[in-house]
Amino acid sequence: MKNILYKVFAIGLTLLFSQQIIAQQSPLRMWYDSSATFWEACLPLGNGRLGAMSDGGVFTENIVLNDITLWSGSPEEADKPGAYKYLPEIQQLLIEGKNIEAEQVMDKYFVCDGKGSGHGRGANIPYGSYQVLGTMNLKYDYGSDSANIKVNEYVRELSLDNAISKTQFSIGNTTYMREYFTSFDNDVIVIRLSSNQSRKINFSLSLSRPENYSIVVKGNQLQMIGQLNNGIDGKGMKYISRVEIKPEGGIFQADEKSLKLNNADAATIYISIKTDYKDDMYLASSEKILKNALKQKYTNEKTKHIQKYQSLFKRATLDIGGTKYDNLPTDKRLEIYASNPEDNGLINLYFQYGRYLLIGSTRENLLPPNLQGLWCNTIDTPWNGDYHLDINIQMNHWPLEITNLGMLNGPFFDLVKSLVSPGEKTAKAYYNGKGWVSHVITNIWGFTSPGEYYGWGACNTGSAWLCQMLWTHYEYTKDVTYLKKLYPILKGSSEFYLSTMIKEPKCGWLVTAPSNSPENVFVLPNGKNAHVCMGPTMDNQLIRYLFSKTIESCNELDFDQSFRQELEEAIKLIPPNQIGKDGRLMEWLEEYKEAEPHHRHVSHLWDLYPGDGITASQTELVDASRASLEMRGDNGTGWSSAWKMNFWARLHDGNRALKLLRKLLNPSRTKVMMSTGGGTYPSFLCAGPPFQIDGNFGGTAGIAEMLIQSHEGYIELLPALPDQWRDGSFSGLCVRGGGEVSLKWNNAKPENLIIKSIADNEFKIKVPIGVTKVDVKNVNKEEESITPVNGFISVKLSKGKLLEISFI
Ligand code: FUC
Repeated sequence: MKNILYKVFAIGLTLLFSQQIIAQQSPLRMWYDSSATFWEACLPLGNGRLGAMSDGGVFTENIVLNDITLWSGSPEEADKPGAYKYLPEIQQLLIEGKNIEAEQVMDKYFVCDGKGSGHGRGANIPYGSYQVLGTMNLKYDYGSDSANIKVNEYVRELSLDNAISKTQFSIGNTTYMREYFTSFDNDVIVIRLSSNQSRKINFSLSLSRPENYSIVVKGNQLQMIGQLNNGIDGKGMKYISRVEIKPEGGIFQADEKSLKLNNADAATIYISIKTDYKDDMYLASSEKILKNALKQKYTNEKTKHIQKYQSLFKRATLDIGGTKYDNLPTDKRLEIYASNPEDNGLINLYFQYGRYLLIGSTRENLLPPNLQGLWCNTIDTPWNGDYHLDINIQMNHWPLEITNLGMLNGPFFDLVKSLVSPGEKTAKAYYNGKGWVSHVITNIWGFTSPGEYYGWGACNTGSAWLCQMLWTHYEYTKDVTYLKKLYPILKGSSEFYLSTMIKEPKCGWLVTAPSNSPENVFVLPNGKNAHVCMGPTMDNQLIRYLFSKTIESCNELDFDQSFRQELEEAIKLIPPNQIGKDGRLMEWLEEYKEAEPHHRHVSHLWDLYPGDGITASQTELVDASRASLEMRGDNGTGWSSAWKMNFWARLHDGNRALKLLRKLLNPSRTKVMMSTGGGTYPSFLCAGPPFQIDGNFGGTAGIAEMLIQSHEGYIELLPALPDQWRDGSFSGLCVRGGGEVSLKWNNAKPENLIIKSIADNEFKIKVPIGVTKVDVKNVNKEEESITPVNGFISVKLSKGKLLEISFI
């Protein structure tokens, strides 16, 4: 009983504290005064499996539909038989500095078997592509000639608080309302059409997709069914999409290909979609889902949807002020922000939009967000909408832990786990190595082989980087049960590198060979461009990280000590970060010139972010990192700006980080592929270009990283606060060690901090500059003053407890 009372009291106190901290947050609403003229300008809805994007058209409306599991292609044997026989020759050539000759051998024998990703157009080969499910087309009738109809007060909006979008406008005296959501409750897409007058709802609806579909109407139900190409005999993944209308009054009709409703007071459209991905019963399950949803009252479905969504979304808030522009359409705000960055409200929105997208594009037992989350509108999605392992899938998960969505780590974990078995085969086929490996690209079919072109596809630390991301979840949760599940994956990855790295001749360092520094090209002393090398800096950093965390796991779990010892010996031989004659951090073992000095990848700074091998206190490495960033320049793709933003946050330069965030927010309408010119579409989706969601996630993570950091073994508050964000508050941002932190700051000075522990731990906190007194109040309101030691305080907290700290 005492315990329960204590819990109630603790919860009450949490609420009281957090209310103090989040009181001012205004509605998180994005809105527009016209319909979307291109797909990337539409507002995305997603429930982790289903996606919908409406253009909000008044007379005809297109709603693009998605299911995160809908992939063409199929599992394939893409390892080149006997490739390992050529490995010694390739390695010898690299040792002799004959990189071009090594590449020639690789071109023949050391790329994947088959067509790989089809150079990003893999829809009709086994690699496959993530594809659009289809489009629902609605035609509305307003009772007279549409050319003479005047539409007033048009608003299209998305509430990030509720995960509901709306379109509203008036024609004459009638106001029309449409409300849309991808339900987190019954797992259907719901669209409700209504108006402020009776019998005004008149529309017809149909479904289509570019290929592989047929339409039937059975009773009141419109169905689209089909099968995608598996890249072998055409018999790939099957899907069904079912649509029914629940009318309120009016006359319902169905013909062979469409549903119609006339003179209704209102109507709710339900769309149920299923594929046979891990579900042989997809026909029955899609019907069951639909029937369940149809039984619910619309308001109940909506209420439960909001509750379930908010249980994740409300876990973190941010308020850096700035409501002045709330009355302007969001696309106009974006344009204004490009020349005048005073609209802090836009940053609050953008930050939460990233969390909204993450919640919307992954779900337990399904898949992690792909290159476009789960939103795509074609059958040839750029780069197949796949999972790139040399920055993109990792960036997709950067906001996960720090913005309090760590519970969405499961699908990512499952995807990586599914790569272990094919990755073991790949490790054998190419390296005759132990453990498992994955290279640069993967799909839902378990692709782990090198890519089809050695120039980018040889990098073999995709697996190490995946491990780092999964380890991060442990760092933030200290969940030992999770670590036990993770350990075999870490060990298998470590075993691969341990068994395949070679000693380079100059210093006797252990290095990967062959590999690439992701997608970058260097100039050999003979003036020729090369891609393939030994021990690129990123590989060294990643493997050092992987080994050290595997060692830490052995210690925490207290087993596998002999393997730990092997790693401890090997780690000493991994090349350190090197600084070149020009003062920059070296990207390769040798001080090569870059063929493209402004290349979008900045992989050799991996240790700075997301790694932790370079920290703000290591002056020489910091200077070298800065020099590298200056030389690379601030331009790049959307995700490249987001990455650089995170680098500058780790370098504790808030104004520079904000500069990169502004680059990321640069208004864009460009859809064609470009290696620079990234920005943001009116919907806030990131323009690589083309649309790539990684930039959104990198941007959200970057904002959090500017406000709180914990990678140096202590919590640092406001480490990279730009001048523009002098006052504000956040709640629910997470730190390593299992802490949830809320903070209020004034005039750039942290004032009030609440830390809640989700694991038993001692938290070390860096005391902000200028603070003379630190008061700590525990849950029993007992107060004490703590004297900082060398600028730090430490507080012990057991699981579930919280403390309020005032900096005076
Ligand atoms: C990496 C990047 C490209 C693009 C692709 C999906 O290969 O170099 O710019 O983002 O992933």
